[in-house]
Amino acid sequence: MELVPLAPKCGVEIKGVRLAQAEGETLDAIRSAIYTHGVALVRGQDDFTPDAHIAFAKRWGGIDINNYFPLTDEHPEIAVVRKKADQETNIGGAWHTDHSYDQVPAMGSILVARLLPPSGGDTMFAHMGEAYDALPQGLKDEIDGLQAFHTADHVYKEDGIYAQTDMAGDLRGQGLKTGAVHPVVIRHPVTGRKLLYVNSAFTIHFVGKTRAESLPLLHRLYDAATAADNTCRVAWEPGSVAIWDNRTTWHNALNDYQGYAREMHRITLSGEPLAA
Ligand SMILES: O=C(O)CCC(=O)C(=O)O
Ligand SMILES: [Fe+2]
Repeated sequence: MELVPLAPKCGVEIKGVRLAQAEGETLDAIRSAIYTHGVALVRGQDDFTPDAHIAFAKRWGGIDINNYFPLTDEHPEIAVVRKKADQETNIGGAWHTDHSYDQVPAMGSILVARLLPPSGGDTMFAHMGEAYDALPQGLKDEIDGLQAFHTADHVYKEDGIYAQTDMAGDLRGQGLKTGAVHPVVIRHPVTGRKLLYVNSAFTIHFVGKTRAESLPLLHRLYDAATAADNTCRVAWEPGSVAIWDNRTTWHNALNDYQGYAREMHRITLSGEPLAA
């Protein structure tokens, strides 16, 4: 197994591994690479069938079923992240981290490329450990001890963001209510590294402040989070699989392939409670 960084501060390509067979020490090494680099790209996994995808996720740990994306009857563990050729909106097409609106947010996801456009459709990642480390000391002091409220309701509810797009008919869960409070700076549950844990999709306000009072500081943090040197790019090929850590990274699915379909299979991995 060989690790080749995707960018100096974010992401790694893992070579010489077959995910369909990975277990034991190999699985531990994959885990550790993802916790450190935030996201791992593994190419050429042509035998990573839906059954192999599910079996690998079960060897990793628990599976969280996503409440909003379409599921298939054959494999209810797999969420389908699909954009049809005649749709303009994609799923996840703005910087975010998944499931931060849950009390115990998902650890991460295993995303498999099933149908790709002829070009475009890459996914960007940004490393929140690097983002935190690079904050000026004054800003670190300002957010020390703060907590923030997260929800997905404005995104998925009946008159929410997706409801106003051509993705409306494809999503489920419009009636759900979500909400969770997390520290603004968390420690990675395994490595202990400090990570910036607010995101522009699901963080609404700091605890004890209104949305309007929170926005200036949130925007300073978001600008710092997506600074170019914290980011890396996953360029998909048939057989590519990416596995990411939601605590360590944000991601953004680029929507630059209008007129073509793209379909990915996602299994969401369960996480653990977050603490400062
Ligand atoms: O389609 C992608 O590349 C990622 C979409 C997304 O945000 C997700 O699956 O969580
Ligand atoms: Fe996402």
